[in-house]
Amino acid sequence: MKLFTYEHCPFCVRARMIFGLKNTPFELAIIMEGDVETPTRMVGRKVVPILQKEDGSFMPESMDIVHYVDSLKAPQVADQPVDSAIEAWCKSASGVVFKLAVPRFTEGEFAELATQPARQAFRQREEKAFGDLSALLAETPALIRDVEQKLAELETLLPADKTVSTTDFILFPILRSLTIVKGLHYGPRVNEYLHRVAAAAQIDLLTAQAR
Ligand SMILES: N[C@@H](CCC(=O)N[C@@H](CS)C(=O)NCC(=O)O)C(=O)O
Repeated sequence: MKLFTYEHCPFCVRARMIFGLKNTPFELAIIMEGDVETPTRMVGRKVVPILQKEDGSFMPESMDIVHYVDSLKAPQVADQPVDSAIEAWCKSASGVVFKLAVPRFTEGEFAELATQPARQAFRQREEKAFGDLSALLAETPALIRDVEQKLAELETLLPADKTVSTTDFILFPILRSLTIVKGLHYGPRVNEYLHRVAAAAQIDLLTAQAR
């Protein structure tokens, strides 16, 4: 199987997680930002992640990919309902998380941004969604205060049970995005969670390029 992704993309992290967790071999492919033609030929629109199955057919939608790959080999990892408190936390925190992460993503070292036109296309896409990215960067101190408050709330919500489950496909990619932000204080439980799930799912954190 071949998984088409962007390295920075949290939805792609979801899809990569299931391969790592199940130790299922796959080929990781990168689509360049700005490449409309490749994904459109595969699934009719510009989107990642896209899974190419063994039979050559293409599947978009991160959670569909997770459930499909999960179904190929026991034991199931993503067969329980999503924890509603953590899901609510993700909804309330993702605004501030991506206000911090997105301007840094546009300047990051990611394979999909390896050419100048690709980086330019990405910047334009994100400016459409987030407005002036330099202005967002200038808001960093206030955004860090807000996100650290959310992280403190999350400290009390993480379950004692450390088995990876469906909820982690929602939560982990958001936290992994946040690791591109320098100088954030994580509580001990969130810190343990980040490193444990990253190791289990074989996903890199972005700490090395945090800024
Ligand atoms: N519902 C989709 C959302 C995927 C998504 O929004 N991916 C972003 C990348 S982070 C994307 O492809 N955006 C369109 C683009 O590249 O122009 C999923 O869960 O897979």
